[in-house]
Amino acid sequence: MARNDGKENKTAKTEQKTSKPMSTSFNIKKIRKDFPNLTTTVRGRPLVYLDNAATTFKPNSVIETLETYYKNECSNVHRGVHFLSEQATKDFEAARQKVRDFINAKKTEEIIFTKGTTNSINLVAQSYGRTFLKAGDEIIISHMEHHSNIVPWQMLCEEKGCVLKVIPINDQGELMMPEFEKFLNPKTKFVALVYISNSLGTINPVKKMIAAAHRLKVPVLIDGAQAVNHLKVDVQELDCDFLAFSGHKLFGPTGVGVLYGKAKYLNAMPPMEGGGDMIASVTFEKTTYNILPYKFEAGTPSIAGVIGLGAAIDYVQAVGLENIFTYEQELLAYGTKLLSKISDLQLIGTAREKAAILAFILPDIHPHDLGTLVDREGVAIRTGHHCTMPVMQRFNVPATARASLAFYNTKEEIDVLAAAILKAKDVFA
Ligand code: 7TS
Repeated sequence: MARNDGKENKTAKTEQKTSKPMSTSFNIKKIRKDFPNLTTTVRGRPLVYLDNAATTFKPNSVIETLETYYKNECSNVHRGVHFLSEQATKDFEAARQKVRDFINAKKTEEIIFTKGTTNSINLVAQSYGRTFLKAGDEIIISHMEHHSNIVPWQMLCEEKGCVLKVIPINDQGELMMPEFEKFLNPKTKFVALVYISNSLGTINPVKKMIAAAHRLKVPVLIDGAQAVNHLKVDVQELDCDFLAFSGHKLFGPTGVGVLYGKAKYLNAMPPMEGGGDMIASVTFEKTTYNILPYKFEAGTPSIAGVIGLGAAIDYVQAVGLENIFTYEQELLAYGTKLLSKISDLQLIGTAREKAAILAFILPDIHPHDLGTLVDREGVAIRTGHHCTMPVMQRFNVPATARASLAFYNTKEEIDVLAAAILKAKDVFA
């Protein structure tokens, strides 16, 4: 493994980088006031929340939307003629429209509400995979996938006899593109890739990879769990066939997520779950299924979650993803420089194209001890394998400490993190 001092990041350029000045709507002081959780104190100190890859805080507008639904509009959707049910259905479907606009899907019916990224990927592996893949077919994933984009494909391979091909990563934590090109062959029948790695921060060149897979008419699923909150994701521009993401990492509620799929695939796929809402008619002799998107939405959905996700998307759109990306790149450059100054600290994940995720190790302190010590200073980071055990194996480390930033974080908070790390080093010295 290459010792890397993060210098690459100082010159890192990304496709999204813009020289445009940040719009006046990006006012960090004002933004922070929108997130009540940011004023929390921990052990008598102001909380510094740097675990945004795990989940993000929610703005007041999302919290108030949830409260309004439960206080005044609580009702089921798609099945009542009474006023409240009609209102809830209208709000629920308006959220679907917001998601469509947010990712620029061609059709509203291409937006399926799920429980989250994991659920969305499992839906595709089970429904598409079981129907269209057979023994000997090859599925390409990468070495930096979250377990959610490994295990569902392994389960499918076990059941159907398909073969998993894993794109390797280099010492900086970038995908080795020539290896990917070599994997593509007539046996390749599916590609599933993470857009932004949750444990390395790498932004993968998914647009190019999708184009390469499409030359062989192979569909591509993008795990957008860490992407939709950091940069503009346009499914028509990427031309991905499926996109999965979670509401809770996008400043929205837990328990809700999205599966985008091109209508031509979703129409051909069988439903994964049977029950209410997903049927057209039921008799004991034969049941027929509902049209998209309802075919994949069996049972009462997370109604408040979906409406709350709509409010979260409104919020993010108002701040502007270009502004968010520009600001977070500044934070990343600042954090990289500051942490690189700490002696012996080794960054894990120094890709040229990176999102604001800083994972690192210190030779003499186990990441869990470090996490516990910085927590005493009010700093919340995550330590462990981050549900990417193969990444830990690749870098030959048991775990890393990870600070993952959001647009409401500040340089001052990164200073607090750096000071907390130095203090922890003193304890172990
Ligand atoms: N894919 C990626 C890239 C992720 O980062 C995560 C969650 C998932 C899928 C699964 O999302 P879920 O909402 O279905 O659970 N990542 C993390 C993390 O980095 N720390 O906690 C959860």
